[in-house]
Amino acid sequence: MTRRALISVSDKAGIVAFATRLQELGWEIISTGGTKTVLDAAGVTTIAIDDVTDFPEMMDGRVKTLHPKIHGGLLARRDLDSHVSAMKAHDILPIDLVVVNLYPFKETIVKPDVTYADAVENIDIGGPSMLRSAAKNHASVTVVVDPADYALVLDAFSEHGDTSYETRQKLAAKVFRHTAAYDALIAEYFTAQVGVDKPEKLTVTYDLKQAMRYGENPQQDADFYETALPVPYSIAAAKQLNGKELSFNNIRDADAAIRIIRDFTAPTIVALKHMNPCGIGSADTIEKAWDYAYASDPVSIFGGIVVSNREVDVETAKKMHDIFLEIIIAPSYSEEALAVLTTKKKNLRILALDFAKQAASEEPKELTGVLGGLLVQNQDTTVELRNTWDIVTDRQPSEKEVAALEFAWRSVKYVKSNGIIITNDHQTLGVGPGQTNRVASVKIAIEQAADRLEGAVLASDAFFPFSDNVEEIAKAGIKAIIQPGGSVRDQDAIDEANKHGIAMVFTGARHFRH
Ligand code: 93A
Repeated sequence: MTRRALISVSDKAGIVAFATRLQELGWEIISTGGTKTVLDAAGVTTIAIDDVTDFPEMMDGRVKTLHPKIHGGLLARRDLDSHVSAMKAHDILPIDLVVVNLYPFKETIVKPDVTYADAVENIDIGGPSMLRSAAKNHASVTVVVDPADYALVLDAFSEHGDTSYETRQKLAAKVFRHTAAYDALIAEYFTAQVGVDKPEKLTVTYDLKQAMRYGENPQQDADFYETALPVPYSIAAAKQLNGKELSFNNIRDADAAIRIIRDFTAPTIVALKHMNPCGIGSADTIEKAWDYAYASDPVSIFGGIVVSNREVDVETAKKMHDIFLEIIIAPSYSEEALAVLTTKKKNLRILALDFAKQAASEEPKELTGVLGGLLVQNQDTTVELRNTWDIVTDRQPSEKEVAALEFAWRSVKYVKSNGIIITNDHQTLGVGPGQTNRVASVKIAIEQAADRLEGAVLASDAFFPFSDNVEEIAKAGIKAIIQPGGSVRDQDAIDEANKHGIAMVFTGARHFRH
């Protein structure tokens, strides 16, 4: 019996060559309106869907393939007498191959001027139904949703007369992934339209962006998936201009670094190592900002990740080129700067990222995996500035100290908890990240800032549980502290600060980062 294929595709790339070859192999081809027009024009003989269903395509194409003559032909088990006789009784012929790709829902909703009506009209109903019917019946039916699989299917038909069961099973699995993701995106769009705050199902879809050589360590396999709906300011959106492929750790570190720099508007450089900032510098020019960030900690920046929020000019590039860096990210690079940076550094990863899109990147939720679940939260995007502070000590901070406290408060947000940072008004001087008690973080930060403590201030990402922290800070000669407050022993910390003439500010908000 002549085998029959049904072809109904929105993305018509490659379809003429595919159908031509299929016809040469003796297949009959049924097809829907637009697809038929394209195939007919190319000289492929096709049967109109209307001639199979005995119904016209109607309602602007909303109903064209939703018919028992189609779904019966797809779903009937060829090995069951009752199914075969049902086909006979209702004049249904089997369909052995389905080639369908769907209405471009994603491409439609990402258009800036998309209307609600456009989005609704681009929800494909008949296509996913056929894909699912065919995939369910993969015991007998071959189903192709991805034009990349045309060649594989044609090879199987021409070399072996049919696809293998294993191939059909794999193609069916791909279809179920595809329709699930398609529906998830529709769900995401509608959830956003109606503003459901805490949906009882999370339906975020991700597309494979990069298969990696390994994960956090070489013994871990890893891949990078990007959100189906692109986030324009994100490591996924960055354009690589030079260097080796980004690694798992590169991507996490780069992500952390580009989040930090969102809180700085002046020309700023953030240098980062192992998820912690190791140098932040702000100045009137990006070159000066580099000087400050570098001087923050000339040791840790080695092998680090550097983000600049201004174009990298040639002078800055020369300084960057002098040391070993893993990644540089900036909105752009002058031609000369790029030439300098790439000289004899074919491995140096240089990325361009559009900083104009920063604000929108604060919207997506932050997802953290745990065994057996996923935690979802908003990003920590607030920075409490001077007009909201509570000055809790006898001594008020000077104007210069206030500027430094603001810089410190912006900077401490992305230091791993327990996080302590010591800064002046334009650069970090000591970072104490990730200790299991806060006083240990204080000591590390002080040790690193040593000899540069004149006029320096200290920020703590969460309150001081005991006054011992303030004691240590006083010993180092630091004269201003910023912290959230909120401990039952706040008064002890305040008394200790007053004892040493330290000015202390409570922000009322903590910034844990784990
Ligand atoms: O509007 S639909 O949901 N109703 C249908 O019955 C139907 N059948 C196929 N969309 C339907 N399709 C889709 O039409 C296919 O998934 C494919 O994307 C598109 C191909 O239409 P045409 O051949 O007219 O270009």
